[in-house]
Amino acid sequence: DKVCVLSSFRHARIPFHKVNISIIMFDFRENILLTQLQIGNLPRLTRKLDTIQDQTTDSRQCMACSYISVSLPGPVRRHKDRAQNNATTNISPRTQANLRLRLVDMSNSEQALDSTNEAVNKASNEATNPSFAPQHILVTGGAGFIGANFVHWVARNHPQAHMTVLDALTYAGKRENLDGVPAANLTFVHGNICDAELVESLFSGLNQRSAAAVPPIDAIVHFAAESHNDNSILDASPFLNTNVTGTYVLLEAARRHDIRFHDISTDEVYGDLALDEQRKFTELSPYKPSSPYSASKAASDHLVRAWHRTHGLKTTISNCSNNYGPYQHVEKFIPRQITNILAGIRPKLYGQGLAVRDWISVEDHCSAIWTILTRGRIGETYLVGANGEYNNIDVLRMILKLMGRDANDFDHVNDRPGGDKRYAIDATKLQTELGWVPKYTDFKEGLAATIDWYRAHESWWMPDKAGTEEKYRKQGH
Ligand code: NAD
Ligand code: TDX
Repeated sequence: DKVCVLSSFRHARIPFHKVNISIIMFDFRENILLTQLQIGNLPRLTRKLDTIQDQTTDSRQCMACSYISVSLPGPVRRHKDRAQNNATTNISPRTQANLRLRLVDMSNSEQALDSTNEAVNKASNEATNPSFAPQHILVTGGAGFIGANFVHWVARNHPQAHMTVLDALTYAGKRENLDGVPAANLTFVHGNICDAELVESLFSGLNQRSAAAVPPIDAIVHFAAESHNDNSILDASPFLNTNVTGTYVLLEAARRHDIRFHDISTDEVYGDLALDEQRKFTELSPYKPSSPYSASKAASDHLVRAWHRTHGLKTTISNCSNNYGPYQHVEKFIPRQITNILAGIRPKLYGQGLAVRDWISVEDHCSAIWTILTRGRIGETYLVGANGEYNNIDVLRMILKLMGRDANDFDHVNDRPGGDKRYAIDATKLQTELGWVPKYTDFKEGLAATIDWYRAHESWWMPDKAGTEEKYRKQGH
């Protein structure tokens, strides 16, 4: 029947976003745990307490919050004792006022318990949005590498969801990437995201094959993009069209129809990190894109953020690190090296191969997207990564070894102009707030499975191989 609260975060110098807070309600008289609620960080705690209070004021119901526990992340553990001492300090009247939490004696009202549990659960649901279960998702770029993996993943794991894929089938997209997705889960529309009329028609149901059986679109997951840095150096115009204008067209449609919008973005918007530092990108890293590609993705992110802030569009953004897995175009680093070896061409390493990429299995990226779409907080950005930092030369040597080649059996070629040195993701927010964890953390195993996939799908990649290599030859790559 006492309320205690950790009251001096500032003195402990712990960044708010790194402190995990739970509210624990404990009936000291009966010695039983009533509720344990994971909250997240301090701003969320304050919001949640507000919500709880708002819900309890009118009905004159009450709640008792016995104490608030905190768990601290690794680097600041030395503050733990101090912080926990603070956690047992009685809440001062001033802090109570700040938190707008009323103190009551729970033993005075049996009903208090039920209403408290209900209010707490409701507040928790609202904060993490777990109730959003998309019925019909518009997946733009769903015939490309990550989009196609996402469509397969959703059809396997959430078969109740229908997906309409809108894809222009550029050099990077193939309709056959969606072969095997049950017809009940999929409508395919061949078209461009910059075509505002076509996009609008998707929401009026005209293009839905069995409109009667399929619910209206209630979410957009936006993958469609020009995605390759080297191409953006040769000609940036398709990047500006698709990655900027295309995003704008979709945002406007989402705004007209009040549709939930999840934007698939990249860690490249943050520029690069030095090879000799420990720092990783976080959601607070400043935007500092290096290439025409990453600049166009940064522009796309900024539009999404602006549509949320100005128009109140329900948006989320995920910025992910380098993906690997099936269906990736042979222009990208890992598939290029595997298919070079399979085609009898020597692998090509840019410069000295010291640039570092933070690799994640595309399956893990897909599960992260679903987690954010269904439980992420509106207006938020989440970084997605799986602690897979390797430099290019090490990755190439792993591939050579896994494919039974000599570790030096490759050529050094021109480096990429302005090439980013290192990407690294700190995915703490996604992990602690939404409980997401990567499943495929053995990179070498993932690489071996990817090699097997390209071995078994020669007819999938072979038609693109000669043209891609010819283009690279002209670039000195
Ligand atoms: P991809 O190039 O393999 O696929 C892009 C897809 O978009 C293709 O199917 C293409 O036909 C389609 N498309 C392109 N322009 C279009 C247009 N104007 N209208 C409709 N469809 C169009 O790309 P990917 O690697 O699967 O990347 C998907 C998304 O994920 C992109 O937004 C990319 O920026 C982002 N991303 C990629 C990675 C990665 O490692 N590949 C990492 C982080 C983020
Ligand atoms: O043949 C090559 N040899 C080589 O050494 C190629 C194609 C690349 N490289 C190097 C350049 C980069 O340092 O490998 C690294 C990875 O290159 P890419 O596969 O082109 O990926 P990257 O430029 O890191 O961008 C990728 O990750 C972030 C995706 O293509 C982007 O869409 C995503 O946003």
